[in-house]
Amino acid sequence: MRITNVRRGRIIRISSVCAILLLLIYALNKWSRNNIEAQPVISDYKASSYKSHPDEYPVLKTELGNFEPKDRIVVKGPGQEGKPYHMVGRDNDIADSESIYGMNIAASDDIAMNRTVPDTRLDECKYWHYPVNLPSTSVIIVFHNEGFSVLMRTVHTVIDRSPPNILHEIVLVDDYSDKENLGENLDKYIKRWNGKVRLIRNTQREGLIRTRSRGAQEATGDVIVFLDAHCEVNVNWLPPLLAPIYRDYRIMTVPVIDGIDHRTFEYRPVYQHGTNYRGIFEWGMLYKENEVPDRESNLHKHKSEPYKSPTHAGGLFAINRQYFLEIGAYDPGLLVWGGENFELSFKIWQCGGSIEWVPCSRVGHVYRAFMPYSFGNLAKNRKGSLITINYKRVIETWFDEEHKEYFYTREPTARFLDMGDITEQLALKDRLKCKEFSWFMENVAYDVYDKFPKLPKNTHWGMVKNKASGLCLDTMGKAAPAYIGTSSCHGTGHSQLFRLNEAGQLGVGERCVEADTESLKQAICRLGTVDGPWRYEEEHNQLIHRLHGYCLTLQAHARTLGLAPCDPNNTYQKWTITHQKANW
Ligand SMILES: *[C@@H]1O[C@H](CO)[C@@H](O)[C@H](O)[C@H]1NC(C)=O
Ligand SMILES: *[C@@H]1O[C@H](CO)[C@@H](O)[C@H](O)[C@H]1NC(C)=O
Ligand SMILES: [Mn+2]
Repeated sequence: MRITNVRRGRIIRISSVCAILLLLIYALNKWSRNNIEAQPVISDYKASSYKSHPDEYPVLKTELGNFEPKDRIVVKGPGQEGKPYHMVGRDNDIADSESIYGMNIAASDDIAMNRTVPDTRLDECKYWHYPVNLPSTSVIIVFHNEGFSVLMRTVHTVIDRSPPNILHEIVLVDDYSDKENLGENLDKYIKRWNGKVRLIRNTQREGLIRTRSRGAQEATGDVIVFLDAHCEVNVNWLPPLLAPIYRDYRIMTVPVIDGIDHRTFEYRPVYQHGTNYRGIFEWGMLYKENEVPDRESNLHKHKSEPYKSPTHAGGLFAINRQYFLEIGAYDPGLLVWGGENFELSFKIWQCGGSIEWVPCSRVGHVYRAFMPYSFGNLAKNRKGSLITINYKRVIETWFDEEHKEYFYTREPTARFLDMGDITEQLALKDRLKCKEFSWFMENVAYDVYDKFPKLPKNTHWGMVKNKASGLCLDTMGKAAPAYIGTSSCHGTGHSQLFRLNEAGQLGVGERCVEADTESLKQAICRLGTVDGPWRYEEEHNQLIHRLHGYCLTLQAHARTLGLAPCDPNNTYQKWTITHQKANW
């Protein structure tokens, strides 16, 4: 089994964040205005305007599925069939586009809005027959200064590839864009859809979570589907996503994501054909994916069937709208972005719902080169990493004492961060009679332990400072695997934050420190292991590599790091590991 370290996670987290804040605030407001009684609890759902249809499963037949398109048009042109579009002699256009949008909008502008993409599904997917009365659906697309053609291609593909009677509307929510072509131009463009595509605009920058929440609030379909503003949905993507929700309104569904290249707009699968992955996490709350374990896949006869997943990357999913609101949407205390995918996942699982990934629903997503805009004032007045603060809120609400410790072992600075007030979240957990985190780990996320075992305690953590030079070990901001360097000690951020645990592992972030006589390296820790070769010798302040019996040494002149025979008199071998609480 493999794990992929998915960049998509970050992107999607960003995109999914903003929706929910607003939604909750809005929803709470509305409740308090319209409903004098307490907020509805989960057991009230059955009395609501929607219900489950527990016997209505999709059926696999030999004839083509009831929602499959009958024939495919072949068209020639740039990017058709999802082929890469190479712009020749237009390097300046490409560079301009990428610096403004994080993707090659000049290429997108040349590609048809309704271009064809390769059908990346398993062949079997074409033969599933879905219930005909699937719930009406609002697709919510939040954007801020998105490239016009990329945004509109998202809309075109949803319109073209969704059953018109099921697609109730597309709600575009503009988070205060200031690009000219997203103004009147956009209002005019969407008129062609005669009101099926609605545009609502924030009057100030709200951030992604709140903006999405506003979209959910304004939507009028039974099910809401969140999409990023730079997607292309694939053939017959919607019915497979809705069928599980139709069967049980407490199931949240997640499409399988394909990649769209940010430079050439080539459309290609991310996963190897026929392999199913699901979302998990490590103890620092980095999003990970893991091949579906046998315990889950053995429950399914077909690889094309939806399967259960502990969590999801965050940006693309479908959920019953009322259910989403009634479980409190996202925690409104989460800041800007990050961790909201976990918050929603833990809440759904622990409070009686479930998450399914749907292999027959495929959605292409442009992975940007970088995030082309800042969060502006959205994140001011909060010290420390925003994401770590969010993670702390989430784990303090949903984890038990044992698992909280693994998080604090992996992110020791989090103990000192101000996460705000979580009283409301704990009250919600109580009101919904949610299960313990240990239940979730044993019954849903059991494969996490295989890859990320329970963590031994840290014996030391903080900056690793050399006595002779006064310099500190530093990851130098490099992607692993890479050499570790030294720089002046600053103790801010994560680049100098090392941890030595009881089992001898010297870690920095999700990386482990490895050494030989010539170098000191950082590499992703071997999956399933939490031990290592290091020992701290308190008397002489040495970091000893037990296998070699050598000490970590800063070569005085070259300023390189490596192992050398231990010499208690050599101050280039003396290290202190300390945290400075005030700085983190
Ligand atoms: C896209 O739209 C154009 C113009 O409306 C049409 O001629 C073409 O057939 C469409 N392509 C596909 C793949 O539907
Ligand atoms: C360390 O220095 C002390 C005092 O200068 C000396 O006696 C001792 O032999 C030295 N030890 C080593 C291992 O060089
Ligand atoms: Mn995105």
